[in-house]
Amino acid sequence: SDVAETSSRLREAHAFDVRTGLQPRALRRAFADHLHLTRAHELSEATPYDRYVALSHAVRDRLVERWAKTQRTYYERDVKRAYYLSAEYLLGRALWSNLQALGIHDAYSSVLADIGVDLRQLVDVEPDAGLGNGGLGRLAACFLDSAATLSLPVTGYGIRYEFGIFEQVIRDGCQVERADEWLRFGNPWEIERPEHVVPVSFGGVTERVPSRQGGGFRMIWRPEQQVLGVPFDTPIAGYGSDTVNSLRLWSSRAGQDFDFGLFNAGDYVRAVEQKNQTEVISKVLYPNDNFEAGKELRLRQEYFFVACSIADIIGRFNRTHADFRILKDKVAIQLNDTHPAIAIAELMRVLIDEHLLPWEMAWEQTVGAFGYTNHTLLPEALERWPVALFERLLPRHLEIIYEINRRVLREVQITFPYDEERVRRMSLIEEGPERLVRMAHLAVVGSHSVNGVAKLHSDLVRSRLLRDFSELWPERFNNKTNGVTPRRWLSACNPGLSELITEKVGIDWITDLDQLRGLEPSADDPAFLARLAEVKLENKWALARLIQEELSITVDPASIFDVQIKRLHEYKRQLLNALHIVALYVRSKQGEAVTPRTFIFGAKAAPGYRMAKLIIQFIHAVAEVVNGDRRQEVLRVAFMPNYRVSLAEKIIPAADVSEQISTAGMEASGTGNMKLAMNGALTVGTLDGANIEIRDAVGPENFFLFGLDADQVEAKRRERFKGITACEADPVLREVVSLIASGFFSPEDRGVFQPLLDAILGVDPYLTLGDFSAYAACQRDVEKAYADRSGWARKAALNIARMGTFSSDRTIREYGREIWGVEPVEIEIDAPLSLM
Ligand code: NBG
Repeated sequence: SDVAETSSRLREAHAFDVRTGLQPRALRRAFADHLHLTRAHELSEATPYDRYVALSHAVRDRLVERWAKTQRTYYERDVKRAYYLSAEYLLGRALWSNLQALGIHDAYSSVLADIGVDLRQLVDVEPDAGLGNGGLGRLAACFLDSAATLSLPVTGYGIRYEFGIFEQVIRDGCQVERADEWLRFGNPWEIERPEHVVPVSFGGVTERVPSRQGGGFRMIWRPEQQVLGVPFDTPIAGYGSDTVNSLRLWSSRAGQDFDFGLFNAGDYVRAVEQKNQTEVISKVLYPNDNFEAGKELRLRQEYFFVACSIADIIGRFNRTHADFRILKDKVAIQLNDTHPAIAIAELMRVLIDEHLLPWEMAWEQTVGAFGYTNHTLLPEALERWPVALFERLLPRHLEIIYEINRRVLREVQITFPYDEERVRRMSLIEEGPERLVRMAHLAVVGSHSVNGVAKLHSDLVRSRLLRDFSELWPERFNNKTNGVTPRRWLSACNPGLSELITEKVGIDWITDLDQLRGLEPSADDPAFLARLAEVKLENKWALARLIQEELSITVDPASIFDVQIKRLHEYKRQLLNALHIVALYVRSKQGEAVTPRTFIFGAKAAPGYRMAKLIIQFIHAVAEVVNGDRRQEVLRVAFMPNYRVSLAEKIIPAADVSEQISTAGMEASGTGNMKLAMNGALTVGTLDGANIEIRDAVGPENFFLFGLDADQVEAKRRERFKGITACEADPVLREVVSLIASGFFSPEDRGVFQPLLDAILGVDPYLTLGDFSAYAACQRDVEKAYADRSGWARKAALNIARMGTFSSDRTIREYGREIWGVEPVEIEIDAPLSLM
């Protein structure tokens, strides 16, 4: 029979898998069983989605035992644990990375191929888990991967948004948003745990009640509203380790099905409506990157997931410990930006109000437990909540914040007497027409560690943003340069390059990225460089096919693939890139020789960010002119819609040039810059964020530097630099600007792009025009360097070889040792698996 034949072929094809203890037969069986039993389908009638779900369940089954064992081991050994609190996790797809973590990706590839199923195709069916906006959320995802791979006891906490980052579609060259219904067909990776539900309160008043111990009074919270937090757990599998950590995301649910008052009054529908109101909390991710809109629902989201997480953490601690004086020896809590900073007041509330600890004791544990990571200097991104809103939603927390403030400001007065200006600057409360709670100040005073995400950024946090605090507590301030997981961002996304690397240095680079150093000698080996170029070309062909399919644009893989992929923001200066494309177009029209180049963009704009949306429209307008001009063949522009993790995985391996061109001092770190360099793209970049460290690592001769540095930018800002000044000095720029102003790119509405020019010709806050000439000159150096094909390949090789330090394994090791005080925990799985 077919089955007998298939299985005998399988037996021949695959040996017993030593690490997993799995037979190919068992793999096939697990898949087939889930297809039959979970999806109720035969292979022949199963849709690709059925197959994806079936395989995901089969893979999840293999994780379950390790998962339980990991959690049990942490509990039994009573190890110190770290908790990562983040409003965002940009996980992307899980199937391939879990297959890879278990080491069964190759085995399953061939097992499935034998029954006519293409694993790569099936992997592509999974919707991205896009519970984040950009770098901050993706960093959290890389950190979870690294912590599990390093066997560190780390748990992630966040929000299970029903709708993640919106789906971007382009209509007539403009961005249109669609809801991201990522859970529409169910999510095979999560496990709901209704038994661990946590009640969360809002509103109401505080009340003075006699304190139980001794005389006096204490305050308690009499909330008005209650919501339930239901946890959904997702396994986070370590690569090649048996550690499986948890990501616990909270979903909101109504406290009681009905308001019984309304229900009894016969107003059934209103009762159910109110239920929906509470469930709205975890409904949607706010789609702003590096911007706080200050909406009440957002504050509700923040407190909601923080309260659930703190209750969970304290509950777990309290099951094994009665003495809260050792809390900070068992618990470390990292705040991913200020979004969860209310956790500091919440932990104080729980310790003081619920567990009746004295203030000093509670505060010592709180500061000892918390660490705060700052991710931005941009003023519009810093959270400041109206005191009035706080009072209405979280009255008890506001009281606690006032008391923290009183004590801290006293310390400031004692350390810096007669400096009331300093006291005013450092207050947790900003006085003014509207009084505001400064969340960054709360985060700093309540944490023993405050870190930035790249050297320059951490220096600027110390010297500018939080200078007063760094003078009071210099020992709290430190740097943790970001990193990215080499599992997803090299091994999984770039199999061709990975194979080449493994051939040269062995396979251990996947968990020890410094081993990429072993490639350095090969940078002088023409045979190696030829193969490197070949891999890049293959990757470019794959991307070219995708661009053809999705955009019907034909691009030449021999051209420079010049990539800028990141959120759309004025400070990231996609406009600078677009202006330069116009300059190249003008040059080529004037008969100058221009090196063939394909400009590839991916970027979502916040739905309410008009200038960002106009820049997207402008890029499309330029693309239409450039791509449609049959008299020039050298330039192509491809804006790939709906940029997301899974699309990044396809673009990055194909990039020759990585555009990292933010205004110096504004990009805290960047992490796309690391992914691209690791995959052999050469960076065109400013001295900003981690670019500086990347350049130091790969060597200045292998990096295209241009533009003003952070101090020069600051000086220009002070002198209110005008963009028009730059035009006066640069005839090319003048021509570019007048071409746009003439309506050349928008013949049907000549004025549409005028706001773009207005935003830079006057005061040019992002130095878009201030840096243009330097940028254009630098791009000429790129052309020259690209002409020397083996010279370019050598630079690419050296970039790859020297990027080891930008693994998030290095970053997480630093967090673990220097901030959290957590140690690796060996997980021993009782082989053989019960799932054989
Ligand atoms: C972002 C920065 C990036 C940085 C990531 C991760 C916010 C608030 N900040 O430069 O803009 O790489 O955080 O640290 O999203």
